[in-house]
Amino acid sequence: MTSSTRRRFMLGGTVAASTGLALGALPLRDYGPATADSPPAPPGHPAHHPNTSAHGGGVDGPTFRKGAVVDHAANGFDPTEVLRDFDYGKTSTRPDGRTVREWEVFASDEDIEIAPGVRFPAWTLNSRIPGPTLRCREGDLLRVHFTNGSHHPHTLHFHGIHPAEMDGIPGIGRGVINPGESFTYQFDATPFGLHLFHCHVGPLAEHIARGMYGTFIVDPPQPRPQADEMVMVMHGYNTTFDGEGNQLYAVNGIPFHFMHEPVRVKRNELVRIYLVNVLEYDPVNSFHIHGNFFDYYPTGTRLQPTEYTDTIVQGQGQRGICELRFPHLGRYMFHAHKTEFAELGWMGMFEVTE
Ligand SMILES: [Cu+2]
Repeated sequence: MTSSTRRRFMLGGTVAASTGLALGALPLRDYGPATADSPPAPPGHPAHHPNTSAHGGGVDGPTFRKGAVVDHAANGFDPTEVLRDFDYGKTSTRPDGRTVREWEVFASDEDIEIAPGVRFPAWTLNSRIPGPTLRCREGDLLRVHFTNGSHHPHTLHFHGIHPAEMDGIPGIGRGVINPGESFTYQFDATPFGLHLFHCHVGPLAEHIARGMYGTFIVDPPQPRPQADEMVMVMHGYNTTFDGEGNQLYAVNGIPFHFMHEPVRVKRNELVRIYLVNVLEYDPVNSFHIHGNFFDYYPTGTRLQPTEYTDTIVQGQGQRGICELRFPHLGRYMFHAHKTEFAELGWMGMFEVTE
């Protein structure tokens, strides 16, 4: 199936049968006004009339028409809350003064509404996509108590420096954690920077694409300057389960969420974005911001930025810290500068206020 062909299918398998919706990838300028009675585009036969809404994605496309949004309460998580939800764990201090941080992370199978009326059988960590943002300081002793409540075998694999037996892959150390089992991953927090963790059981792409990932922040010994901090995890949904590309793209779980609920920031305040790319099936992703530039710290492992730019590109597993201030009031778009991804959900807004 070619790239252009697969993009015509919003949904596949049982999901398609239950909704009948289709979402293509036509340019934004082709989107006509959406109406509630627009028929779905027949698969493989997208219409090309500029003023019909039966085809095409976008925040005004048929799936998201009239500002329709998902039920965050039913999902159990809200991307706006995920944005600034840093989990520092349960802390204690050893006699030698060292900080110990402990977290409970559990895997479960969850049916999530990823677009209005569209459900996705996800495999999640702590019942959300993305999983939790675990945060610590370099040198802390970390204990992550992992419980597999899913019907599938999983692991937690952390990026960072640690012994082989704590690497969370099949066949090494504790290896695969089967349904109903638990294991505690224990390692030192190093190096400082912006990392991630994810399941490492095969088929790996599917385990990740189903939602099994989270952000792992190791703060430097001397904290970074005070800022309005937020996490943005870039990912996609392969709703056809064919392992070929994605039909929806999102930041923090829900496509187009930050178009409906802009990220609110204060004028001239330092904003620090922890940006993580865990997109499966597409080789690269990108981040672009309108009306501004940012300092970029790749992987966050150095305290000096390497770039001052308005667009960065990340391969899968890459991440970096973006720092910026908004000098002007108003709404500013951010999106993948792969415009196809943007039109299938990977776009949002900052709203700058006094
Ligand atoms: Cu898994």
